[in-house]
Amino acid sequence: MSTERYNAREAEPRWQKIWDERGIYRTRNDDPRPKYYVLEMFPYPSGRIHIGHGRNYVMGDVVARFKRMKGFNVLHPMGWDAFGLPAENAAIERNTHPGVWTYENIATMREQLKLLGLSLDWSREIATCDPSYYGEQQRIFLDFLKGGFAYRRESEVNWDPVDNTVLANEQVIDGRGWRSGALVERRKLAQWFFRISDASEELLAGLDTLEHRWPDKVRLMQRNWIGRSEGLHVRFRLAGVPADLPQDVRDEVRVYTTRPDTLFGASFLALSPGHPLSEALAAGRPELRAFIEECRRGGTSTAEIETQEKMGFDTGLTALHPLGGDPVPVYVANFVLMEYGTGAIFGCPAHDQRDFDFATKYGLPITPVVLPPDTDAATFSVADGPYEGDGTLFNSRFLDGRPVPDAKQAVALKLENEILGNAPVGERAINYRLRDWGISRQRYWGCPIPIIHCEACGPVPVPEDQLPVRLPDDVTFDQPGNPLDRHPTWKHVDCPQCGAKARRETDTMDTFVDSSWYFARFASEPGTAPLQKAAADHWLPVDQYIGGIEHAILHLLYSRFFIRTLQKLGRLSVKEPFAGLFTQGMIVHETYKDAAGKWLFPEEVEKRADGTAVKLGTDEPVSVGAPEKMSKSKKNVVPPEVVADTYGVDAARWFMLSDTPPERDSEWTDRGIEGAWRFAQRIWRLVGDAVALVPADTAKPESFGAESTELRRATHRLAAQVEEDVERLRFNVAVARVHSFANQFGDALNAARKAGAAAGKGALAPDMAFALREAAAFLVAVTAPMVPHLAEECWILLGREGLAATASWPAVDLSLLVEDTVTLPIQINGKRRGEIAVPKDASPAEVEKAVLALDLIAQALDGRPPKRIIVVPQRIVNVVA
Ligand code: ANZ
Ligand code: ZN
Repeated sequence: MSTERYNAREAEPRWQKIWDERGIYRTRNDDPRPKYYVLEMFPYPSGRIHIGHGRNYVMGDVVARFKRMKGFNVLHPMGWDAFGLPAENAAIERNTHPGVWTYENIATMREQLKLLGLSLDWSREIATCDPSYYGEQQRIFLDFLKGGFAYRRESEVNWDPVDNTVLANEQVIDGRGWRSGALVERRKLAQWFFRISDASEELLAGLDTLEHRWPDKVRLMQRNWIGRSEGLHVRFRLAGVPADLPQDVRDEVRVYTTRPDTLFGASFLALSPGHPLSEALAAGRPELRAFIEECRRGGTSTAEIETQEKMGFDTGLTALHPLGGDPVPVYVANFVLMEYGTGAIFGCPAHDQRDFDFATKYGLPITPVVLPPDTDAATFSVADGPYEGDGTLFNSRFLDGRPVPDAKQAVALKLENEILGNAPVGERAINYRLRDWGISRQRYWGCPIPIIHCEACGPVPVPEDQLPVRLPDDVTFDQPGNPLDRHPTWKHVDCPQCGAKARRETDTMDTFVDSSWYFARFASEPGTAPLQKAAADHWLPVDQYIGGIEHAILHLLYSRFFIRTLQKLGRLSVKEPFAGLFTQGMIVHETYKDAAGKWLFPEEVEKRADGTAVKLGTDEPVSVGAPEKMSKSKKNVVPPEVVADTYGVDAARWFMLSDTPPERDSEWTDRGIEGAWRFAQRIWRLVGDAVALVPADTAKPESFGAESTELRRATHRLAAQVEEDVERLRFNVAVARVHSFANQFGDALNAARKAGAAAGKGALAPDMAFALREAAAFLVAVTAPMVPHLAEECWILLGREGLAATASWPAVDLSLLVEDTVTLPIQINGKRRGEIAVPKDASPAEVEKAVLALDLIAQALDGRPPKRIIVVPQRIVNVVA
């Protein structure tokens, strides 16, 4: 029995070096094996990783290693989402260049990831801030422009009036600039957009093709984000309009509604502050102009607009109800968005919360028109709030008594047939919430938009041979705003078309653009063109994509749009980038605070046996907070280095995969990681014990007794089940199966040892000897994807050739998986020669076939077919040679 401990600290770096030197994780595109592409969402190089970041990489790594064992040519690359605001903030704080900070972080984090023993092809590493990467992105931008998928228009940005700069949404905190504290305003600026809203319908339809391989939750979130709604455009005639208003806004207002059934409950019309009629009215009315300005204050994010207090301005105009002509007042209201529907609504306060709040504030009538099921019209009231549910119509003339869906149809039909001027009053319309993707950012650390603005020619694409447009290095961050904007030379260029003095576009692209195609870049071999059709077509779609649920909408939707657009442009062939998606849960950890309320790192805290905690080496009490997502700000992080040094990386990997389903949050505890460490030792001991009992691989005996068969059944079942578990990413279930197998294997080893001791040395029966060795080998192979370093050590113990990392997944003998088997003795010419395990319900023909497949029969018959086989079901097989 081996007593030596497995020394992870010594073994792990040694194996990582060997894997690295032999280049076994380097992937070639011309490898003939079937491809498998597994990818974890690439990290932002923010500084250092903690063990909480490791979970999705480890999960991806298990899949990558498993698929390699199953004979696939696996692509498992890594890169850096390297542009973005934090680098600029760090540059300001430390007075360095964003690139310096970024590449320093990349170097640190690369080493930390390597520490986790991930089987990554580092030769394909990319950073999005590398000119070769963003240069290709500029080419793609120009292709989008040419193809009509990109365009420029005025749009609102967050403006900091003190710092005189544009702010990103995340730089607006409670409506104020993050540095100046000034109240943020909205300003109009010409910006670049990608035409994603035109793709709404196909992006929706594409979600159906991802059923089963994408979480339902994510598909639902995308569906809601795209927000398809079916409704009606309704024209309201206006009365009392000043005669000097422009013709095109004077006669009527078109609203968009998804609840035409509530038309008889309309008590006002509301226009967006940006509506052409609002603008026209404001021209002669300073109070309205001031109101519109007031609405523009505050950030541009939808969340912000939606949570603002409702404000309205009574224009004094009236609109005439399209069915009956009753007059309703027309307001300008801050909660109506110009970018949705027609920028105008009719308000039905009894059945919509926003309209209710608005009507209550401005004293407008609230008339209920939908009666909830089983409610008495005489007593039903909406005084306490609107009723937004289903029901039957009342107070609605010809709609009375109809259920809501019916009433919607009836109103639509009626208004479609009502003609005003020479067009119908109502027209059915489909709307999408999804807006075009504004990609302009007034920032330095991003991909420059490859455009030159010329007075005479307008925006001109930078000619192909001048790409990439590189970011200049000589920039300073001592003033607010975008340093590209005040760069003395970079900005000033000649127009590529007419040669006149012109100015470079100083905006850079949203970093979501960088992450929308990086997985296609990985497909190209290192040192070759960044986006190659053949390579992308070979590798895409990503077979298994793994990342956080926080990317359920933007990143995944943008990537889907990007790939579809590239496909339309002929640059690649797939339509969906990610065939399979998995969103992992987070790792949480307790938080610690000292008496003064300062956060403490876990390693600064000592847990006492009585359950209390103190500051390490003192008696100072520490208050322990509930487990929360690991985060630097609360110090509840565990650095991978500490874990690697104490327990080893394999223990950490094992722990991250254990106990909790991978989609759920899992708590990091000392007890848990210790348990994982002990289990790694246990695997080591089991294998060591098996090798001590059976020092070398033995030939497979012709027959197996009941005990060895039982062990073999467990062994083969383990491989079959873990395979299925890993395929379905049920890592915790796989871990549990290994645990229970270890118990059974341990028992078998003990029994064998006892039997051996009783009978004297060398008495281990050949069938058991074989079964024990087989069990050890399977155990090592099956756990190799999860604890790869330990597997290599065990591989050596077992005396196997090559690396465990390049071994195959064990071949499962299916006959051993059959639950109800009988073992039938086999006689050849009346003499017992062996036995065979077959399903209890196997037909004589099946038994015959299985017997003929046995080596022992082939040998006994010298390869000739037998004269006769007589199967006595459940009893015996007689072979006549
Ligand atoms: C009357 C009504 C009555 C409405 C009622 C709702 C409930 P979805 O489903 O998201 O498409 N709306 C239309 N355009 C708008 C805009 N530009 N800004 C703000 N709100 C707008 O929402 C459609 C509903 O949102 C429309 O139906 C309209 O209000 C409002 F009991 O019309 B409804
Ligand atoms: Zn020009």
